[in-house]
Amino acid sequence: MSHKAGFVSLVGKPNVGKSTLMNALVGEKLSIITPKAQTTRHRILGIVNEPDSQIVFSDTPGVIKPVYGMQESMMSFVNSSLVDADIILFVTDINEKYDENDVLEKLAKTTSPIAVVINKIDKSNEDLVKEKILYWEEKLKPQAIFAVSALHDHNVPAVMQFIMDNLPEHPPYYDKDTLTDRNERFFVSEIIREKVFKLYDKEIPYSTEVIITAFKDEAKIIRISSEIIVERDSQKNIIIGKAGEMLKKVGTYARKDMEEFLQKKVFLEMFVKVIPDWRNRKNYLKSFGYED
Ligand code: GDP
Ligand code: K
Ligand code: MG
Repeated sequence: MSHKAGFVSLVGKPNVGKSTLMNALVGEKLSIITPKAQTTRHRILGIVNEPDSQIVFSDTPGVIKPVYGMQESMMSFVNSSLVDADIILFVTDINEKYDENDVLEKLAKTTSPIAVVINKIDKSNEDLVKEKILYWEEKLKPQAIFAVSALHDHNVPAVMQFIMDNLPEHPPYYDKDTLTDRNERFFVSEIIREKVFKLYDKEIPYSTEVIITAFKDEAKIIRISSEIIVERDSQKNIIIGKAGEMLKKVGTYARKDMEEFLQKKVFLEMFVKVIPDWRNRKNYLKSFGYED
């Protein structure tokens, strides 16, 4: 039997209704599991499982909590969305003025299917809806445009249908029953990966893998040991930075996010290791959790 699975990124400014829409979408289905806000490269907001499909809804911390100011955080969300979203739902409030052209350019260039979701039409009128549909049609040329009210569950099933129609054939990414303990390690390694993506240029993030070698949940603190694996000494030097400055940054930011995610104090150890040509070495791939 074929199986569909993929990541759906909800992107857009704060308060346009991303979370409300996600809840409405997930509410469409009866077999929801573990809708849970988690800070990772993508926050996993909810996973919808069916016997032959798995939809992983996510958005990015940058969009929810702008850290560097709107412009930059929007860019970082667009960049990370481009890395691995299978479907993008670009959510806007019908009453918002949208003028971040660079974000739109990036979105227009992605190869993932995009739907524009014009939300909060209950706070509007038919003429404005028509006007906005034309506006987004011209501006972004998306695969689809939906005018919805997430809050009142108006037109939300059409968005769900769009997702199902565009979901790729893929085995499930997560256990189809529950999120287990193993996933905490996974999310913790994703947090480090996110920092690597944010703090380094070009090929560095793509040549990097993160493994969690120890995860000890003690009474008052969680002790985590991690390894950042790179392919060459020169990359190791870049990761570490002058006098260890860069690695220290990675560690500081990662630890903060981990503490928020785990709701507990974290002691984080990081080592940088060179494994030449790790991508091609099967036993290493296995130990990183990639099955063949
Ligand atoms: P997010 O920051 O993009 O995740 O936005 P939220 O989902 O948290 O919604 C922000 C606010 O907009 C909340 O007060 C929601 O109740 C409200 N909201 C969301 N969708 C709608 C809608 O369709 N109509 C109206 N009137 N309000 C909405
Ligand atoms: K909000
Ligand atoms: Mg939200």
